[in-house]
Amino acid sequence: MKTIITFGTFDVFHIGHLRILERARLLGEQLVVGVSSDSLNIKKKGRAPIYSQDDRMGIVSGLKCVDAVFLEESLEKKAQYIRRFSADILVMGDDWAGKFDGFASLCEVIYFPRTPSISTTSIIEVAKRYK
Ligand code: C2G
Repeated sequence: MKTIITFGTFDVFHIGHLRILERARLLGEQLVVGVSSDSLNIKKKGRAPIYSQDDRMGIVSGLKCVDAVFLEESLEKKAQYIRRFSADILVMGDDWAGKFDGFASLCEVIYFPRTPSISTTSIIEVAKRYK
């Protein structure tokens, strides 16, 4: 049985998020998703996500293609998470291409092309125009 692991914020959940999770799940039998915590986002992006970590985890865990979710509390703990879930494959979008190659000794590392023309940032920008 192959276990796939992936990580993300999944804020203002959109079709690009769904596509990468569905594609990741097709690589094996179990998909485990690390949802980054609110405090990790504040550290990483200088702002809290629009949706809380509980809501983001709730949305991701409700998907048909997702078997388990956990809170990603630190970017530096990836190796620990890969080992904890005995993941065979790490999947990320290609905005992260090359960044996780260091984990190739623990599991296979695959980057999928991002879904074009959609992002949380662009949705927020469009929403700002509706007053
Ligand atoms: N994604 C995608 N297509 C888009 C937007 C996002 O395929 N149009 C993918 C990203 O490449 C990523 C996943 O969806 O693999 C989650 O994206 P984000 O929520 O933006 O994740 P990020 O903030 O990059 O967090 O430890 C890594 C981080 O937690 C990743």
